Amino acid sequence: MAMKLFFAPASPFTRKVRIVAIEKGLHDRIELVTAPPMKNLPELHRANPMGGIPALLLEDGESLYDSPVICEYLDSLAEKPRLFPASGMERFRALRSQALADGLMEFAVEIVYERRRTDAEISQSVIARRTKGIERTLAAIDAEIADLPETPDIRHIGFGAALGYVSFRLPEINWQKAHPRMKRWYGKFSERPSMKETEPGDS
Ligand SMILES: N[C@@H](CCC(=O)N[C@@H](CS)C(=O)NCC(=O)O)C(=O)O
Repeated sequence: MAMKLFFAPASPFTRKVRIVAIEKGLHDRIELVTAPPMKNLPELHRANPMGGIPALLLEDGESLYDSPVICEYLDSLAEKPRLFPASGMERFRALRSQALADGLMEFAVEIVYERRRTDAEISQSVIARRTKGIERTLAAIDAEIADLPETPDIRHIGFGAALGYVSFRLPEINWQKAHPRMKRWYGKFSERPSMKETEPGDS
């Protein structure tokens, strides 16, 4: 019996988990279950009472959420490659970088959800605030990219999934123009099989 990952092809948080699974060589042990949150699948709600994706149903029936928890769990299942530093400031810096990537995803997802509301419901002030947040977060990620080691870990994976989502859903932000170094880094990182196999798409 395999673990089950509730996911959607466009979801950046589930992409982060899927990249981790591939980099760890664990993807064959995970069955992907398409579960767009708006469809309110009872199976997803049993696995994650908040109804969000990703949620990982383990072989013994226990489930894990949200994406940082699942990523660390998968990292613990195989010794190499180690994607989260074990301890010390190095660990907290990696977790902080993951928070930066997750924040970029959250802001972008919020704008996408906001734009799906009716004209009367859309809040331009929310969109403007999140757009500014995205710009600051992109600048912070760009600054971190200068110091990233060659060997990928959770920082690379989070940044890759987040930047991919912004390019996919909010191309008008055109972060590539403002951050040419990050564009070069992303171009190279996107060549990894784990990135290619998880490219976002509409469900
Ligand atoms: N903190 C969560 C965020 C996950 C998240 O926001 N997922 C979105 C899809 S990309 C979702 O499930 N949204 C459902 C909803 O808002 O009801 C994580 O890291 O897993």
